[in-house]
Amino acid sequence: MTRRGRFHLVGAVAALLVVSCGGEDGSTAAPTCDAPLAVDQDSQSVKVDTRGADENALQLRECWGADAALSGARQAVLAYTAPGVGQTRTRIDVEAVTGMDAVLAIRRGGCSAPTEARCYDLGQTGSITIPTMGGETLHVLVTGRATDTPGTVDSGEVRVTFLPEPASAPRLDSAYVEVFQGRMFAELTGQDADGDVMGALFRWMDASGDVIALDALTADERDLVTFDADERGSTSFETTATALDYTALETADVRAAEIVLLDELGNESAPERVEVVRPMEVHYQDSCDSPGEVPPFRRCARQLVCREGTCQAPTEIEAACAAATPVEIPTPTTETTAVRDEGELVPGAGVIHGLGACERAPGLERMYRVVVPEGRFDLIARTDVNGRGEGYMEDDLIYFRRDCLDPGSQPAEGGCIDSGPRSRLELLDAEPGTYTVFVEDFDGVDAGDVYPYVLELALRPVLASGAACDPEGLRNRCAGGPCSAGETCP
Ligand SMILES: [Ca+2]
Ligand SMILES: [Ca+2]
Ligand SMILES: [Ca+2]
Repeated sequence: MTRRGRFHLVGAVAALLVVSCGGEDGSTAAPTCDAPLAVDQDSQSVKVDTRGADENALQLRECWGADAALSGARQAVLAYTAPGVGQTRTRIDVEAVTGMDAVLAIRRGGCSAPTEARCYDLGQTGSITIPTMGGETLHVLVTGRATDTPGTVDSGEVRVTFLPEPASAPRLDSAYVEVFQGRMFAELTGQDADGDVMGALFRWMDASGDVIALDALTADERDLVTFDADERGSTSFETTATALDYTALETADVRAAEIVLLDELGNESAPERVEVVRPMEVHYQDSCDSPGEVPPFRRCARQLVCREGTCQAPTEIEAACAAATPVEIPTPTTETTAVRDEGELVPGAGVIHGLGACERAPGLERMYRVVVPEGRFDLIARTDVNGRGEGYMEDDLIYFRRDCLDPGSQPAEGGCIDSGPRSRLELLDAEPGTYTVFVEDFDGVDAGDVYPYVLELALRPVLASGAACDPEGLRNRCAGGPCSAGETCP
């Protein structure tokens, strides 16, 4: 799964703990903000002893919050200027000389009044890697862990070493982008020498090359699709980034995408502009192309797979259809005939859903196979059987298919119902032949629950003019209009 997010041109700035610092009382031999200990430019390393350092030189609120006693505990100040230019990162190692547990407050944008300050507890040996800009000066305030004596911290001698790690921008080698059925697939290959690519930024264009502002994005903003955790950190990668809910792109007729790879430090690859592939949706038993074949793509509709060049039901749907319960409804003459089945809906992921109002049907489906004989009949399936109170079943839905394997074979009228907790679906003048009747819960059944139901499957005869009829339209129905008061079909 790849999470979709937003990336603004100003950059994704992490929340910073910005502190205001207390007063300085100056006058000490230990390094302070006014006179920090410079890190040796050759060894990039420095030894500092906090035992002689001042108390209350600065309030290290980034480490100790509002605890003024701890905040002012012994501290020594180092200044380090990152070499190089542009975005880079720096590893900072600490190594105890006298057994001190070191805590580092790292400040940017100034020592006593920084614009950013963070605190790291590194113990006797530890390291952190932080993003830095070439030429940037960090002030590192070395202090110790709080001791058992209130208001005091550990002190001693510690070596602090700075290891600059140059950052490299990623490179995008190839991109393939497809938008289909409300999803976006991007197959991207690329490289990043320091292995910190975290995602790709997309900008979308329509047929005239104008930028499509997606959802809440403005034309200047880009759409970030982050890579899975295991795809990050590769120096050379081939990834499939998938994002759901791209219906807006289909509606807006997206034609091209401008793609940029983004790494953890905000370095970007050169932009690559590609045509967006928009496959044609084809249906049951239509000819189709397998994914990856050259455009124009003919892709199967949902709940179908392309097998041997033809859209077919996946094997799990074939198995479910083969297992549908056959139900024989006696052929009526002038009165409705019906059979009932008492069943249960149980938890589990289903493999079939209907169309329209029955599309939201993620749960396990119960399936019946019925035959509508030659003649003129309505096919009725209902769970609103008399004598069953509210709450007996949470919220069911019913849909029909002419061909169980073909999702497109749901009758356009009278093929689905999801109105209220229980359902009554009437397919008027049903074409003779075999139907599959699906019953399932609107939202699937929760683990541990079971929803019992009674399903009635009925054939209602449709009577010609002059026939005796039921004014309530239950036992039969008149072809030519409502059953008259004289109980004769018009
Ligand atoms: Ca990189
Ligand atoms: Ca289902
Ligand atoms: Ca319902």
